[in-house]
Amino acid sequence: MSNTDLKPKTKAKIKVERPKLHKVILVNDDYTPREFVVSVLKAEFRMTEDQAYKVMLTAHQRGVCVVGVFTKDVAETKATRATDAGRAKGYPLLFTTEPEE
Ligand code: TYC
Repeated sequence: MSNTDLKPKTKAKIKVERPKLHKVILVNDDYTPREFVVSVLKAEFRMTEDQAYKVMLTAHQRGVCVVGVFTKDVAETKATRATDAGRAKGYPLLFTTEPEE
């Protein structure tokens, strides 16, 4: 019997890395009004009043709060738009991003 039809000893392994998600983080400051922070969270992150209020309060009390987790592009766009919304009103409101571990 011919022995030319052996199965390959190695199998091509396709490695698909899941794109890393990035957190959007709300940073507290002493000047931006609470209601304005809540309105930005609702508009830019599609949160309900309750969700937005809780996130705002956590940042206010602890210094920072994770707003959500997105692909890198979406996280950066949302953080920039939300920060710009504050800047347009003269507030130092800041949203940053960081990759998830
Ligand atoms: N600390 C602000 C105030 O007392 C409210 C505030 C909360 C601002 C969260 C920013 O990320 C923030 N008016």
